Amino acid sequence: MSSTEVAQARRIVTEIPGPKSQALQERRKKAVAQGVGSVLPVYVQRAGGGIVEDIDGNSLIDFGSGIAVTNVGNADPRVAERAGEQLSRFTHTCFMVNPYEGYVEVAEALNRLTPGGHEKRTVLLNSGAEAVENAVKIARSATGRQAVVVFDHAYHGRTNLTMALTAKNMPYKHGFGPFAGEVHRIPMAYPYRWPTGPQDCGREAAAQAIDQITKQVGAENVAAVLIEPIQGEGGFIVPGEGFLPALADFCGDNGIAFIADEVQTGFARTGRMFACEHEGVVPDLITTAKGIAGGLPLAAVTGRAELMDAVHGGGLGGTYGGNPAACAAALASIEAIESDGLVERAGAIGERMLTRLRALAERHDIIGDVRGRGAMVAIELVQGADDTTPNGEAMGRVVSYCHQQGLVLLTAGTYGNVIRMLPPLVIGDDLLDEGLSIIEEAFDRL
Ligand code: PLZ
Repeated sequence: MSSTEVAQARRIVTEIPGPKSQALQERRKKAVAQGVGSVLPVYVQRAGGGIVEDIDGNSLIDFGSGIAVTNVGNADPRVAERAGEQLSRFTHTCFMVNPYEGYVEVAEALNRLTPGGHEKRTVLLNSGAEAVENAVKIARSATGRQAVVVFDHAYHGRTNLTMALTAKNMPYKHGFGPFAGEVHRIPMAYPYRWPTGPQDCGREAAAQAIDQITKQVGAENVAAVLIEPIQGEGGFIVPGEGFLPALADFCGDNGIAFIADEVQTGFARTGRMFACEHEGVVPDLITTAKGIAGGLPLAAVTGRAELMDAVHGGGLGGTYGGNPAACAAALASIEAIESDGLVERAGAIGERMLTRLRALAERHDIIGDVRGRGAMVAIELVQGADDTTPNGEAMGRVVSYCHQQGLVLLTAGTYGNVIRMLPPLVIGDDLLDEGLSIIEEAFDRL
């Protein structure tokens, strides 16, 4: 059955999770490692458009997109068909053994779509973490330097190097050390929590970052500055204006690779194809995954040819990187994003969400901040109008009410007090409005 048959309406016929999901959850406990969590353990039957259907017959509104993956929707028929056609011809050869055209086509597409008109190259991988690891490898190899600069609230993955790059201890790092060395963390331009207020945050934070890099690490030792142009897991922190361009300029002046981790922000999510474009920043290397292939596992590093090609032959790769079915899905997804105008659609979704959520914030003092770009929007909960202490308790209550009502909603933030919204870009306005109404209700009932 194709996703076009998934009725675009919320329908709740059992408690959430329903009895069948609860039974599976019990079964799972004896089979699946308990370290793997699930935000909302309703077990899925089908999904498409803005709806996730569970095995109990409930239809939930999707404000998560499987963490910013199904930007083009779930099981888009074009994606399913193209990936299926590929699967029926061959599933795998390993690009490092016998190459195939799909890989080259995806690389060409990424070289075309990512910011900057310079000559580029791409390597394909499986996950966001793997892309970030490879970007660091490439930057180190090309510069002959070792240090990597990252930021407070950063999230870059769960492998050993990317745990070191990620800021938050629990749950990502706790007990999993020792971590990789030569990682230096500096303050993020976090407008809502910047000591002197949001106004000068970008400028002041950039000055502080550059000072710390220069004095504590030494610019000449730095291979890469790695940053999410909008922080994802950290709480959808949109850096203060001017921060990213200042960092990119500093990198350019000092022979440092500026790496934009666009794993969560990429592929139309923020109302631009890539979030760097909002401030005209051209990264030297860019990591992508998630939204690239409509749900199939694929990731990439794309960057300046002279950096990418500095790595010795055979230095990059992996068995599955650029799997043929994932490449086919990526080509169909990219086509869907471009032909369906999903960049513009993400912008419109953002306007609609921000308008309603800002009005909601007027009525509720515990909403400290409403922020985001495009279909990547969050609200940060605090104790009250004059007390910005994080309010994780209220966040938990709001999210749990929304889940009960059949709205798939995610959380984020270093302090566990951010509600984040990442609807598929193909969601209809009706479902979007209904989802927002549920969130409003949740606050009104607190
Ligand atoms: N870089 C910016 O957002 C993945 C993580 C979910 P992988 N974010 C979702 C979780 O709790 O594991 C992410 C990201 C940014 C890198 C990654 C890592 O991408 O595909 O999960 O490895």
